[in-house]
This record gives sequence, C-alpha cells and structure tokens, in this order.
Amino acid sequence: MSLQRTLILVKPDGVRRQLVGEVIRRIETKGYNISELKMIQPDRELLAKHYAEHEGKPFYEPLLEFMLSGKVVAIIAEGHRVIEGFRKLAGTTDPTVAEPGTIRGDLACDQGTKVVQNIVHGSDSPESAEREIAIWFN
Ligand code: DAT
Ligand code: MG
Repeated sequence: MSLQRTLILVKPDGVRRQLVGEVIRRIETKGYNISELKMIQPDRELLAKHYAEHEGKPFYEPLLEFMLSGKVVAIIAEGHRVIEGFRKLAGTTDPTVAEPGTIRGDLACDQGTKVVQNIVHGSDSPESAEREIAIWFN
C-alpha cells in the first residue's frame, strides 16, 4: 500500500453555506485521513498560482473573483489512491449534471454565474497534488 496525498479546498460557496463539516465528514467516512487543515482568505497571487493552467480562459477572471470572495478551507488528505478517490467523491465539474451521491451532485447546482460554483476542489494528478500542497501549505 502506498500513501498518496491530495489538496482539497472547500471553496467560498461551501464555507458560506456551512458545508465544511459535511465535506470533512465525506472525506473521513470514505476512509481518508486528514493530515492538515486550515481556513484562510486567499489573495490573488496565491490563486493565480493555483489556477495557472486556466489563465486566458473565459472563466478565469470570474473564477479568481469567486475564490477571492470569502474564506477557503484547505485540507491535505492522505490515503491509498486518494487523488482518484476524492475526485470521485466530488463528482464532475458541472454540479447540475454531477451524479447524485457526490458532493457536487448532492450539494450544488449551476446558478447561471460566469464561473461554476461547485463547493470543492481536488487535485487531479500526483504532480498537481504536490504542486498545490506547496502553494497552500508552503
Ligand atoms: P475541476 O474543479 O473539476 O478540476 P477545472 O480544473 O477544469 O475543474 O476548472 C476549475 C474550476 O473552474 C471548476 O471547478 C469550475 C470552473 N470552471 C471550469 N470550467 C468551466 C466552464 N466551462 N465554465 C464555467 N466555469 C468553469
Ligand atoms: Mg481542476
């Protein structure tokens, strides 16, 4: 068994809607271990690094504005295949069509905003996870 780490964020919509506990509950009951956790108000510089891959896309500016709109809970979760496992728990990007049973499918829907607000972020590969953990937890 090889331990893997992933970076999970409860985004400002999740914090505003008091879903932090619900997201943590789903991570823990699935069987993953939370090794670090903090609440922070990210600044633009941190978010530009985190979302560098999306720079230039039509939703990039709305995405940064949304992520700047409130506090975020940053979590490092550990477990065997946790990157894949949390992405599955989160559901697909568009919450309107995310499967019921997933965080996004159960707790969010598209509100017609310029950027999709979907409660959580989860790293998508081991390389992204290590890069993102370094950004959020120095
Ligand atoms: P994910 O968060 O599922 O990894 P992503 O990395 O492609 O998705 O995009 C980051 C966030 O940007 C995503 O959670 C919601 C928003 N987003 C992505 N694609 C979008 C689109 N086509 N229109 C509006 N918002 C979008
Ligand atoms: Mg992504």
